[in-house]
Amino acid sequence: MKIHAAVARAPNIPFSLERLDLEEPREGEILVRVVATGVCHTDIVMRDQHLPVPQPVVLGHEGAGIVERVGPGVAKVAPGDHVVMTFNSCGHCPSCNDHEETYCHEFFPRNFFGARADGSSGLSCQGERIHGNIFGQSSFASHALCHERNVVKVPKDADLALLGPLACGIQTGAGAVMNALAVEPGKTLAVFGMGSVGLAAVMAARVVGASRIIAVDVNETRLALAAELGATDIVNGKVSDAVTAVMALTGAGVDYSVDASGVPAVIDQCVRVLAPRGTCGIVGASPQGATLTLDLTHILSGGRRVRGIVEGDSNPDVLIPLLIDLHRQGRFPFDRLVSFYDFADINQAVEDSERGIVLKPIVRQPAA
Ligand code: CXF
Ligand code: ZN
Repeated sequence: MKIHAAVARAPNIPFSLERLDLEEPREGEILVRVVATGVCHTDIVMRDQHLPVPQPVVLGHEGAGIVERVGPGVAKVAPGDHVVMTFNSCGHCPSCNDHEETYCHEFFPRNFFGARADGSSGLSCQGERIHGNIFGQSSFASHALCHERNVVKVPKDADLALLGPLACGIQTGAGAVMNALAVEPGKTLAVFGMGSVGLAAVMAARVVGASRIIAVDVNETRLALAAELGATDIVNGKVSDAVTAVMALTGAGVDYSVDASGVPAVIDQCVRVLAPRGTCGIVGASPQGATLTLDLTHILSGGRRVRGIVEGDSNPDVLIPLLIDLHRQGRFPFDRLVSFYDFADINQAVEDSERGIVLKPIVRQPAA
């Protein structure tokens, strides 16, 4: 079928909006008419080849839409179902066998290689190969092929255009707090980096009943938003030393810290604010090859831990409906982070995101 899509043809230049050919769904695949797709920082990283993805390629991995057709063997969803598309996984490695799909041994091939597991791509342009299947979807497009393993059914009475970011950025921050760190009521937490991931962590910390939620950033507007969304304290790292400020607020330090910045110097601070037995979760991707130096006495003596967290350790079939429900109750107002753009303005959405003008752009397809 003919579709339209945003194609990344070279690094550091805008996407080109093109008419492409999309194959029919194969066994286990689902054809989704895309309603809207969130723009994640990782899309920009892929476009600019900091994470080398073969080009030309259709990116987009926070897709929301309506199932149009299903391939042979698909039982999880049916035409007409409302869905979001999340990360993909293999289903047969040791992590997938343990239901820890965010640590799938094939996470990179399944999400970043720009092809199906058999090497084929469902996308082409007048015979030219266009890479697809990014995060098992490539949803910067009017239509996308996804898989039973990465499709999540969502309620029909929820605002579908809003839901895409739950499938990556928002579940990354919320899942870090709710699943990976499993922050208990009354515990203290510091979150570094108030982008959409960090703000989702702040909102989730309020949901789970953390007693102290300290938001750290260098942008006053974002810190003010963090305070509205649940931060009990805000620290501007430009105005004061973040470690000194968090220690002054807590005495011994925090039980949990989350880095959503990906900046090694900030991650260093994120570790140093831990109380004895505290855990730091690193959720923000750093430049490839970036390293961190740890004060080993500080780590060992207090039994402190530092761990990486991918996609919030989420089981998306469980967490995404839960977040939709919390949103409905007014307890997880992630709509406050979102700015809508027409799909035709996707390059403006990317530029505004890079310039920090918006937190979480969503590009909407024209009404069907
Ligand atoms: C990614 C970031 C890079 C590591 C794997 C998960 N998250 C999606 O945007
Ligand atoms: Zn993402």
